Formats: sequence, C-alpha cells, structure tokens
Amino acid sequence: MTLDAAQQLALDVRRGDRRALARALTLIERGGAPVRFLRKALIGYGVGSLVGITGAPGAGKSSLTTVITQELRKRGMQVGIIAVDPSSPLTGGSLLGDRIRMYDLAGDSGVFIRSMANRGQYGGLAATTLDAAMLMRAAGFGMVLLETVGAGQSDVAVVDIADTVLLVEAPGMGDEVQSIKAGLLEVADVIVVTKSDRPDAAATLQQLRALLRMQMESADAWTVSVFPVSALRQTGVADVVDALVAHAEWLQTHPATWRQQRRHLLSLQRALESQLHEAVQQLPGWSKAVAQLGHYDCDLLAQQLFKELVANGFTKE
Ligand SMILES: Nc1nc2c(ncn2[C@@H]2O[C@H](COP(=O)(O)OP(=O)(O)OP(=O)(O)O)[C@@H](O)[C@H]2O)c(=O)[nH]1
Ligand SMILES: [Mg+2]
Repeated sequence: MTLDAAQQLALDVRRGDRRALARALTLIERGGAPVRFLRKALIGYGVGSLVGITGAPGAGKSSLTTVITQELRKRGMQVGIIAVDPSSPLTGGSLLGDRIRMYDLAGDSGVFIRSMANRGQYGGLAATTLDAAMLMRAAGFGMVLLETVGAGQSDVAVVDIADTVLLVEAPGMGDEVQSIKAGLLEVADVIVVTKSDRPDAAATLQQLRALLRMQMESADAWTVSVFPVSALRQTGVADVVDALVAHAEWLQTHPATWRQQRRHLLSLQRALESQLHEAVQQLPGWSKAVAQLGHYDCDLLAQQLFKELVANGFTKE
C-alpha cells in the first residue's frame, strides 16, 4: 500500500465509511508499513475514550458491554466494541438467552463490533488493540469498549492501554473477591457488581465498598465507585455510563496519570519495533540471517543485524 492510498483510506475512515474502517482494521492486524501510514494520517483525530472491561470468566462482561452500549446509543453516542477473545459471544452468539442479543447491536449502524485474535504480531495484542481503538475514534466513535477474555495475560494489557478500566465482579464467587487475587482492584476506575438481580449481590457490593474505603486517596485522585448492575433486568446501567463519561472528562484535566504514560510508552515501543524490523529487512545481511535461523540463537543473529544496522547508519524517512 502506498502512502497516498493509506491517506485516502484514512479519509474514508474519518468520513465514517464502515467498509473503509473494516479494511483499515484488517491492515492494522497484519502490521507493517500501512499501519505507520495510517497512524500518520489519523493521529490527533477523534476524541473518544477507550474503556477496558475486565473480570473473571463468566463474570458478565459481555452482557454488561451490551447494556452499556444500548445506554450509550440512547444518548446518541456511536460505540465501537473490541472483543479480544475469538470465542466471545460478542462475535455472534446470544447472551442471556433471547433477552439480550449482540445481534441487535450488530444491526445498528452506530455500533461497530470487531473481534481480535491474539496474534503473535510484534508489538503484541495490546499495541494492535490501541491502533484499532485509534481507528474507531477517528471514525467518530465516542466510546470504544474493549472486552477481554478474563483473568490472565490480556487483562494486564487492558490495564496498560485503556483510558478507563471497568472491573467486573460477579456476586458470590467465593469468600474472597476475585479481583483482589488478580491484583486488579487497585487499577480499577469504575467497579461493577454484575447480576445484581441475584440475592447474593448485596454482600459482594458491601464487601467491595468496604475494601475501597480502606484504600488511601490522594487529593486530586479519581474516586472509584462500585455500581450494582443487572443486565437481565437492565437496572443500574445509566449510573455506570455516567461514571464512564465522568471519568473520560476527568482525564481531560488530569492527563498525566501513570496509566496514560504507560500507554504512550507502549505506542512508542510499537513504533520503534516496527521501524526497526523494517529497516533490518533492508540490510544485505538479512537474508543470510534468515538462512541461518535454526542454526544460531536468535539473540546472536539479532545482535549481528543490529551491528550491521549501526554500521550502515540507521536513517529512516
Ligand atoms: N442473573 C443474571 N445473569 C447474568 C447477568 N448477566 C450475565 N448473566 C449470565 O452470566 C453468564 C455469563 O455472562 P457473560 O456476559 O457471557 O459473561 P462474560 O464475563 O462475558 O463471560 P466470558 O466472556 O466467557 O468470560 C451467562 O450465563 C449470562 O446469562 C445478569 O444481569 N443477571
Ligand atoms: Mg464475554
């Protein structure tokens, strides 16, 4: 893809062309030069915030994502959804039996759902997801919701890249609140106790609120709140959405949070990796190194390539 073609595509994305958006997302997943071109063409466009929705498997993340999206739509906001689990019901299944269907959302042109597989691209899933969110923001989505597979590595990534971390806790999942074990409570901006229609939800709610009261707060820190939500009965959703919008606004006046700094660092790392990778492929020694793969240790080959790169004078655009 040429820079011109990428610029045209970026323009189409910004006009709200859904096919262009889908195409750009595919390019981003493949990586390489087009990603750089797109980034260059889209940087600074769009203002929506990226909300990471995380919690244990089966906690109710997809159901919550659905009802939050419906509430945002009521408020006239366009919503992007990224599901990083390929087996997620977000990609086509039904939730809560027939009551809530992601299909309903998929038929709404104000909602764009994309599932991302955990591919081994350099930069990793977190960086690719950041780029995807950048595209969706540029396409005019006021909020991008990112649902993760649950406890595990990708959770950590969500914490690193999201503007707002929404922690999902289901009631009655043992005496210990699940997210304490995962160390997620400290990084949550908004907490939801799902399935609040269940009788054991009240105890979980109390437990979490008590835990939060024990946490230290600095003068200008954001106040974390716990909200009960029933996706089944569709109660409590507006309060959560209010909190998400309030947090996005709060970030406007508090841009230097540690999470945002880490996010920017991740973007830089991704850019460095992709530029370095491309530059190395231009070297005369590249094909030799590829031929030697399997015979030498990769660290050694990387070192040789790096030396060659420095000797040739690394200059790019
Ligand atoms: N009673 C009740 N059940 C709910 C509610 N929300 C979700 N559930 C049920 O909880 C189960 C898990 O819901 P999901 O929304 O798929 O949870 P998830 O966290 O996305 O699950 P994974 O993506 O598999 O980790 C399903 O059987 C839902 O029907 C709710 O508000 N009330
Ligand atoms: Mg799910």
